[in-house]
Amino acid sequence: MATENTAEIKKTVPQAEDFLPLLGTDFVELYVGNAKQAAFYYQQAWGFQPVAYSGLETGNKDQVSYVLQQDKIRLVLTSPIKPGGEINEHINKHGDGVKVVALWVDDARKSYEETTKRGAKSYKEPYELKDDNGHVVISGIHTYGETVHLFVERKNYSGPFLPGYKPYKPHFKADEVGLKYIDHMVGNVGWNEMNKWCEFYAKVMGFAQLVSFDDKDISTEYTALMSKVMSNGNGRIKFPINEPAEGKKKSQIEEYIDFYNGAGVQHIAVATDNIIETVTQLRDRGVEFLYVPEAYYDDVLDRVGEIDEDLAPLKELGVLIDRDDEGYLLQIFTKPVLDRPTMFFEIIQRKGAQSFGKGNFKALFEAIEREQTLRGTL
Ligand code: TYF
Ligand code: FE
Repeated sequence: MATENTAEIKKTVPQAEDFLPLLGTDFVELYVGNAKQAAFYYQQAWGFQPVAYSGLETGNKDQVSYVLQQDKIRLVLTSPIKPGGEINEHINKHGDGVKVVALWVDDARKSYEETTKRGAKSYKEPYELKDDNGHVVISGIHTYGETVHLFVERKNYSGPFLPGYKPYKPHFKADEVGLKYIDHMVGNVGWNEMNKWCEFYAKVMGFAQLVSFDDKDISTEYTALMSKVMSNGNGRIKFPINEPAEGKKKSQIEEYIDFYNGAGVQHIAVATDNIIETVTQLRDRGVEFLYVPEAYYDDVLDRVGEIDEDLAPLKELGVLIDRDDEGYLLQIFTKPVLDRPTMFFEIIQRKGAQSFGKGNFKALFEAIEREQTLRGTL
């Protein structure tokens, strides 16, 4: 997985103390109103490939799940097919959104033990699932809002996803768009809760705050939010945490919390090694991105210096550029992908830089504010 990101972490995290070794993100599960149509969207627009299915045909009478994959990114889309129950309540309260951020581990029992003994609230005690392809062990803990982390141990399993699923083989397959792995996943939490949740990741999961050159208070006159980045020991998992701050205008984080009815996953940043290709494909298939004024490009190269790419296609697509002491990065943000102004995606291409685009915050947050104005929520 994102091994290119390990250099930065080694400077800040003592390697010996990793009581929760994480191999990567195993999957991200969204609870949605109509998994069949959500699966169609992520295949057709985002180029995810069909992997596995669970539902009536596999003996699952309560819910349906579609599993999709693009390189190392695995998405699970789940809907209830009966009234009542936890999934319906989740959708009723939050709309569609991320329920599970599953982490790939070598030992799900130990992961559960180490985290719960440090204060994690249990979501699922370790349990085993078996079929002809072997067995998996899964356990889980709660994090911010109603979001949970599952620990997935699959070293003794060779099936397409998990026991209980069958291969999903629709008659079409859309081409991939070059998405490679999850670079980071951002959580929005309530007023003054950022430090509490950063401490949770530090104490309960052994993460450390990622200190990069731009890592200072970003609550300026334009941001109306505070953010810290937490990372696990090997740098494969990075979770920035945002909290709303008072600003001249309503914080975008507060807008999220209002519509999501609490804390939750705000954006999933997915990596590509050719952002121009990837974003061109996504746009051609209907994915909507935030608009960046052309003026951004007038002096951007003065700020970031020389880059390998031509500026024209980046400007055409609205790709943002930033540099830190290790290199530069290219990034772009979609509009919210759900009915409520809650979750969105970031497409990111790192060319050395291990930071998060602080130099773009002003342009980005002004773009988000334009959307908030259109929604009448500012
Ligand atoms: O993950 C990050 O930190 C960047 C920038 O509400 C960012 O993608 C930060 C806060 C936010 C949107 C983007
Ligand atoms: Fe981001």
